[in-house]
Amino acid sequence: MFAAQRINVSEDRPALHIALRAPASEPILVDGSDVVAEVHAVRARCEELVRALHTGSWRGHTGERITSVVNIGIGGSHLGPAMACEALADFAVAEIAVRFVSNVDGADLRRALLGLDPARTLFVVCSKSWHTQETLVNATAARRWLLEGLGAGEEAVAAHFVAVSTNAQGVREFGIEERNMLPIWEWVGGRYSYDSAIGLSLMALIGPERFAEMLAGFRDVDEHFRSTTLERNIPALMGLLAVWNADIVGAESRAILPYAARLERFPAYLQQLEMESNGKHVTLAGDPVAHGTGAIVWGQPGTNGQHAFYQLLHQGTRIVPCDLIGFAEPLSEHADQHDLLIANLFAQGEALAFGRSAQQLREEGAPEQQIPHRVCAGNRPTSTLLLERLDPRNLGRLVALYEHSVFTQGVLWGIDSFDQWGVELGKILARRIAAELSAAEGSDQRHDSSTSELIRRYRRARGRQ
Ligand code: G6Q
Repeated sequence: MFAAQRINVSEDRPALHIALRAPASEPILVDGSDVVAEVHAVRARCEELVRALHTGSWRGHTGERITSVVNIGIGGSHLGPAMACEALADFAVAEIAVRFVSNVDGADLRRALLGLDPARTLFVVCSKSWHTQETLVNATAARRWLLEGLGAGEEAVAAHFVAVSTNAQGVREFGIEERNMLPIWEWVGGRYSYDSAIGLSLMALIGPERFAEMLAGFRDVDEHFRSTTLERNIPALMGLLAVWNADIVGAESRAILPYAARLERFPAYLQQLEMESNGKHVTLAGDPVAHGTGAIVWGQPGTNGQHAFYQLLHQGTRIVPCDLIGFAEPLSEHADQHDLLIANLFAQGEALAFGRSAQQLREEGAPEQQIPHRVCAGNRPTSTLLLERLDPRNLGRLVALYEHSVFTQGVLWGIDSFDQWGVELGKILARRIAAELSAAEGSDQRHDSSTSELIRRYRRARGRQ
């Protein structure tokens, strides 16, 4: 990976998210050109844009300052910035509200636009390919909302739309000017990209300096991963444990349990990072794998989860390895609550590991008839990650730990962690059915009977034949 080899074999590309935080003094060459220099040039443009927003020199079409940024994107063009904006909301430096639209359900766009003033709103449309239907449909609707709201023509788009994409032609055809387009590159996968211009909405929230601190955190772990011996190499050990738990222990899933309310979206972010990267059934050579690959990743912040699904973690018939994530320093003014939060984290690790035996219960005087119900077998694996505090640098470190753990797992399994052909299939199938749902007359469908009947029912419900 660090040598820029084309390790994404099915797409014949390097996987170079590490270049997104590399120092300018350490060039990385792809086809003879230094991608680190390009990364720094694009970051400088992002910083310029964000400073213009913060100082008010960027004005909307009617001369108003921008007070809201709406990120339109999905999957890798959404989960990272959305997760990080929530995680680092306490580090906001500007009076700019950041909102997100991803779902093609119009309700998502409606919620994001509710109460916003078009004259003060900037849309950041993130799409690496500029072919993703959900994003293009939402961006088109947002443009309509803007122009209707301003009572203006296409000339208003320039002051209210920025694009992040590899597809300059697509962006131009949409009506966004080249000067408002920030490039990304084929060598970075969507789910690895929020430290590029895809993170523009995050930079708008926390400012260029804190964004740079986050990048430094990523870099800390890149260096650690590259140079630390295996026995002390945290992401390598995390990757080894994940493979052990999946293939030797036989655990089908893994729970991500952050003891930090601000990390609410972190499990969903990791779900994509891990499941899209390592949900693969063939080796690099295209042969079927001889073992299980990526685990099902899910989770929610503790302590909320403790009052819901942890029952299965303690006493269910399935083993669910857990990552417990906590921070020593509180961020809020309610610091007195922090000991209790962290006590819960440590208690869960202890309880999952050691459980509660029948003998202990008897000694505590539990009624005999309850004992089998109250026994917790223990021996359930957890990893605890205890960081100093949830700040930009540590968020970068945390994400990079998981990125390199995912990479380690992929290497051990001998799979391509950087393609996503299953996701591509979904994009193609929906396009065909969408045309059938909205056609003037029901077409002669060639689907299975279940899908055909669903299409017919939906058309009837919408008053179509
Ligand atoms: C990420 C995936 C996928 C992708 C989205 C959006 O690694 O490839 O989640 O990010 O499908 O794609 P675009 O950015 O091209 O719109």
